[in-house]
Amino acid sequence: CGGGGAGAAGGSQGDGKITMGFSQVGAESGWRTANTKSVQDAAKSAGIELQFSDAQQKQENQLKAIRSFIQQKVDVIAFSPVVETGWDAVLLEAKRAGIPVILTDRAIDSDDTSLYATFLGSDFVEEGRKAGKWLVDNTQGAVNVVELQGTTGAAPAIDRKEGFEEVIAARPDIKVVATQSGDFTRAGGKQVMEAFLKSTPDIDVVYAHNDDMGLGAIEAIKAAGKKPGVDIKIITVDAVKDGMQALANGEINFIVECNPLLGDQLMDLAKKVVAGQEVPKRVVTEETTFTPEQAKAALPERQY
Ligand code: GZL
Repeated sequence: CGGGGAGAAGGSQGDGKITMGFSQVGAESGWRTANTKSVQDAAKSAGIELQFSDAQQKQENQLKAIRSFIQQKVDVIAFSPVVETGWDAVLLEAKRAGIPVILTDRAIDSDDTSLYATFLGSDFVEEGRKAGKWLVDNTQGAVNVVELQGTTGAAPAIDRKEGFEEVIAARPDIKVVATQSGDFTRAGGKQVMEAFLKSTPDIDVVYAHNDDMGLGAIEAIKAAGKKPGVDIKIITVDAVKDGMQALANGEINFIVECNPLLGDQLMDLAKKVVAGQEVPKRVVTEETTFTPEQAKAALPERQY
């Protein structure tokens, strides 16, 4: 199946066992921690040898990791690209080495779709639309929104912004009066929200691209003597345990789920790709939304 040392059943180590090189974005959020655990647990139960690398949210570390996977002649490479661009050269090197690549979680912006076998992850534009729809349906009149964007250049940040703006366009009196990246971290969200509270009068709503930045904003809002979820409403994306707890407590008003449990689907796709089987170019994950009542009901069973 195109060289690269993998036989039909994979097993570049010659033992029939598939080796996967996985380059993870980092450990920036509760979502990422859950995603990493899902990948590592799934590799174990699938009998796939995992070479795991944490890039600390730096693209150059991902490029280095992918190049070392190519050197090691792994059977398959999977990664979540921290940003959308700058991948064509390294993916061409993987292609020339006959090593298939699976994009997980975040997508890349490249014209050459032959550079990867498939993309497994959420529809982030749809997640942004769901957030916008809640705002349109649950507010009347003039609404001033401040937006805590994810990592600059990352697919979820670009797409969640796009989907949100597409839907709120129906209500010209809903205005995004300030927007800035908090880099998907709690500290980043808190820092940017502190600045917004100083610079922007009359904030009605915070739209945070993930729970962690929303939780940071809650700290800043409380420090400013206001009640999160009441004086300033908060919409976030992810639905990790800490976010769901804040939602159940009424400090967040609505959460759009982004499913991090991609591990089992990833390992299943990897086995198919290594065996040279056809796989869909895009596999979109199932996910929902939560109100405070739904969060209270879901929390006891929540895996992450
Ligand atoms: C989305 C994922 C994002 C999460 C953040 O699939 O890439 O990155 O929404 C995480 O929590 O940091």
